[in-house]
Amino acid sequence: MIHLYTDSSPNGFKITIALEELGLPYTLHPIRIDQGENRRPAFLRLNPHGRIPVIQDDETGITLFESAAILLYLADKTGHLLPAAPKPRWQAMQWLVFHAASVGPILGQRVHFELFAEDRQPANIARYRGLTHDAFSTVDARLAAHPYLAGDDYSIADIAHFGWTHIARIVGFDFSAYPHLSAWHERVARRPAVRKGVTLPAPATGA
Ligand SMILES: N[C@@H](CCC(=O)N[C@@H](CS)C(=O)NCC(=O)O)C(=O)O
Repeated sequence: MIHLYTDSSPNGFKITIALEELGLPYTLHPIRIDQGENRRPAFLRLNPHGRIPVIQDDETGITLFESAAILLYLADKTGHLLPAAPKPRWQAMQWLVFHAASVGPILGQRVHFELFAEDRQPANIARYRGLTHDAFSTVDARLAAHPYLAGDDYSIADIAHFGWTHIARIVGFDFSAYPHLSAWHERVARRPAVRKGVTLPAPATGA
């Protein structure tokens, strides 16, 4: 059995989507970030960085944090969601790393500076809007030539990007300058596993 420690959030959705796509049985352990549960000693023993998502696999005894590492683990475990042929396989790896190193952190910082920072500094907002434009333009150009990031096949690279584009859409970031990214987003959003994955775990009600 796989145990997934997660919250209703972009990096967490990557793993609920992947597990739903793969049909792997898993136990969901909700971690309430707004309650500081990710900073408690029991959770820090799973991820010393205090961030979700984390998985524990009873079958292998492996515990992993960092969403890209978890996606690679699940693809490796099942032989799915990562093309076997070298060219698309390395394209998937490249776009997965591009997401983990660029797109995800840029969108995370943009959400912070644009929506949550106490002093909405125009210079910070402009910087992260510019970085988002560079990243989205790059992905848009790739998706102009291929239906999915790895090429013809949907892969963990798409799941990683979707976790964040889902939130970017919800908070109202404008995608209109990126028609291929928009079309890809709608295509991925229609997948049953994606529709279910973004509902898990149920968001806190605030009650
Ligand atoms: N690079 C990490 C980022 C993980 C991350 O920042 N997760 C957020 C939720 S989306 C979190 O746990 N935030 C809690 C905090 O910053 O205290 C990954 O891809 O897993």
